[in-house]
Amino acid sequence: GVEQLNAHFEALLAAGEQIEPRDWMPDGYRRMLVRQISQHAHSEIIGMQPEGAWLTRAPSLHRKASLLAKVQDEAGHGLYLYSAAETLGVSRADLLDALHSGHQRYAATFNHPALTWADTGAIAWLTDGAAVVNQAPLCHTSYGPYARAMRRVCQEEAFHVRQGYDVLWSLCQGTPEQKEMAQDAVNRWWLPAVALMFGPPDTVAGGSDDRTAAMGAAVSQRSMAWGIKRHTNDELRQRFVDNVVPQAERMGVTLPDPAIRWNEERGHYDFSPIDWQLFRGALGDGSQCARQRLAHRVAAHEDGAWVREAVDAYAAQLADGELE
Ligand code: FAQ
Repeated sequence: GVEQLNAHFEALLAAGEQIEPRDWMPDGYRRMLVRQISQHAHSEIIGMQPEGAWLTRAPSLHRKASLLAKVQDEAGHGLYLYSAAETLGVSRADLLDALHSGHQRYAATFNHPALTWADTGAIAWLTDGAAVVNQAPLCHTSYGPYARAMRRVCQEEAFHVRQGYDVLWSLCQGTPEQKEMAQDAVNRWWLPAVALMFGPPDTVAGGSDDRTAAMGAAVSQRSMAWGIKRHTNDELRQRFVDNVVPQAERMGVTLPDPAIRWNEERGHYDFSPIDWQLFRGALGDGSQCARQRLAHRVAAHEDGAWVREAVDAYAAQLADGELE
């Protein structure tokens, strides 16, 4: 019965084996994976927009070529992830509908506008930098198709981080105005990266939303018990801060958090706590930019309808043997 199946599933997890699409899995595990993988896929494709807006205004052919490749990589990540989600028995069309109708979320990091060229550097350095820290452990997540997608994604994201660092580094070597532009972009992208890319804080002190936050922490523990997540949100957030502070110093930009300082005792950098209120506030739910992101995505989907129809018609003709 189900108990035996569940015991086998738990034994696989305990042995560090990966769960594959053919294996029995609890409904809750399947639901949690569908939710996380689809939210992740949506983030990748919505995440193309802020930097994509700068493709036609890149300052040189070299910068344009690398930005174009970077934005295309994000589209590819979305595709691997939708495919991984499909192995769980959901369809890509339904997942896209859920995104378009607002029933599923994407990383709210991208609800912020990219105001200058320097933003392309700050997004790649900070947002992709946070993504790598968050996603590297997912290369060993318990669900096979998700883990395999993550390996390639992480290699590409690591390259994006260097590309973003290089854009900002160049601006920091330039005129005072260019340096100021780099600093301004870092000021605006710091919070979306450090707060949002890692999800809500592990523990929350005070505030009316305590109950919801406690529920979130319980979900997080369930996810770790199933081997989906490997570390808590705050552990990964700390790892990210420890990575970027020395990089910022080398570049000569200041991270906009006066609480950042080396803590000898802990062997980590201290930084301002990300509490639940701050987190919810940074989501930008219902903002003009959030509406634009979704409207843009829906329009792109509608503009592409003829391609999907042509692919279906071609597949039907192939199936009927008309094209042989
Ligand atoms: N934005 O779901 P939990 C990328 C919501 S990849 C908006 O319990 P958890 C690459 C959440 O929906 C970026 N909402 O949090 C790139 C829920 O609300 P609900 C994506 C958020 O599972 C770079 C509530 O808060 N990465 O960007 C966010 O502990 C540059 C409670 O949260 C992944 O998806 C958020 N950020 O942590 C592309 C990695 N976070 O639904 C282009 C895999 C939470 O109850 C350019 N995912 N909420 O109303 C994960 O590791 C986790 O799912 C987290 C969320 C860490 C994202």
